[in-house]
Amino acid sequence: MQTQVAVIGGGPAGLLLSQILHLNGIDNIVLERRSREYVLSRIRAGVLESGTVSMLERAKVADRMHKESDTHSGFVIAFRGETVRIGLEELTNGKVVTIYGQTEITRDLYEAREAMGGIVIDEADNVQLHGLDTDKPTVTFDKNDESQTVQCDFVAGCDGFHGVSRTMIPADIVKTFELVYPFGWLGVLSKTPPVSHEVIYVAHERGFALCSMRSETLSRYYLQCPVDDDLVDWPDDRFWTEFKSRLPTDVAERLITGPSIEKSIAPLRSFVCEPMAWKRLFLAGDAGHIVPPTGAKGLNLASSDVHYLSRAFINFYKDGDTDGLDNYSAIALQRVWKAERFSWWMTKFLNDFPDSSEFDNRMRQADFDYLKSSPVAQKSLAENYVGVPY
Ligand code: RFL
Ligand code: PHB
Repeated sequence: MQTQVAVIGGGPAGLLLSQILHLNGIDNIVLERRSREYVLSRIRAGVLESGTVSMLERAKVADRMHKESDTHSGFVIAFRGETVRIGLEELTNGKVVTIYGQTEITRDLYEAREAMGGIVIDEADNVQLHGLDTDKPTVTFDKNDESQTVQCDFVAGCDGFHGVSRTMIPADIVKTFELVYPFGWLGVLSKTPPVSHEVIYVAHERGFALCSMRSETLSRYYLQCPVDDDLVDWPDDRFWTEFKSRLPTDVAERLITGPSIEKSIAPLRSFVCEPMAWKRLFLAGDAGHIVPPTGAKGLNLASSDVHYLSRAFINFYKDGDTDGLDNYSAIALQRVWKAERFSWWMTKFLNDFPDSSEFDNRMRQADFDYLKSSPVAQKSLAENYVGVPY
């Protein structure tokens, strides 16, 4: 097989890049290790910045999102019994966030790729990259026990945190930055009406909790928990009891519980790989960086990476202009580090760290007191939450 860009990974970053390249006349093939059913059953992000919405519009996959999503003009922080609402719309000159599940985005992208005759090969096993330091790299993989080869001009590594692409950057060139948090988030999806119209981040003595949603009939709730907890020790009853105990009383009284339809524990990590490109390889999305979910930034960063990378490929194939490709890593990383800072700060502010000191506790309280009393602090939080422009 021959193509211009081989895209490794059929998550949101890979599919979005593939779709935008195709719309701009750039030939590409997506190689995804998992089955389509597996990819579409992963429950992850739900809060989209306006930049991500614009990217989905550019990719011509926004129709269903516009029909079925909801927009939120603010969110609430409940901190040790007090609350503050961050009015995103008034604090950011009219910007809002959109509630639409990553699962739905992935489904829309798969359908669009299929309708346009895009090539997405799933269950591509043992993907390996070769000749990245030549102008004709190849990608080999196994499908149905047969080995296949794709010849290409460039490889886009969109294969997530555990992918193979990042490992191809030589050790003497790559530098990684990592912080692993000493807890996880237990997430539950349930077919119940959300307890609040707006997202509520809760910092409680028993630990963090988050009330989110996917629609008027589908709730997404999270609890901070030990990262090595076993899911069997979290039957629904225990989840709801613990969750309720962390919510402000009036919210807890309104909570409607029901059977969970998905339950998982996610570890929390901050991670950045520098550079995000080497020779003919370009990383985008979780392949290049991870943020803890507290700021809802992961999927949105994948979208800004794809913005910069697709523009670079388009300029290269249109005019032979290599500036965008040469500068991709530096430009993408500027925005990545801003989102890393914000997610790290939100995580430290709202989650309970098992080894925290009295001083740390006072700092978190002071963060909240400042936020509650200062329109400037609220504006800064809002500016980051809706996403810095790109
Ligand atoms: P993905 O989604 O991990 O997709 C990578 C794809 O690559 C495939 N792959 C391979 N394919 C071929 N060969 C290999 N060797 C391969 N290795 C891996 C994988 O099977 C997969 O299909 O990365 P991508 O596309 O960069 O997208 C990133 C987002 O998925 C991620 O950042 C977000 O889900 C993070 N995130 C959130 N982001 C937000 O913007 N807002 C949120 O509200 C939000 N909530 C969350 C989140 C992530 C969470 N978890 C579970 C980590 C909530 C949670 C709980
Ligand atoms: C979610 O709805 O899954 C969600 C919302 C906000 C976050 C993280 C996850 O900060």
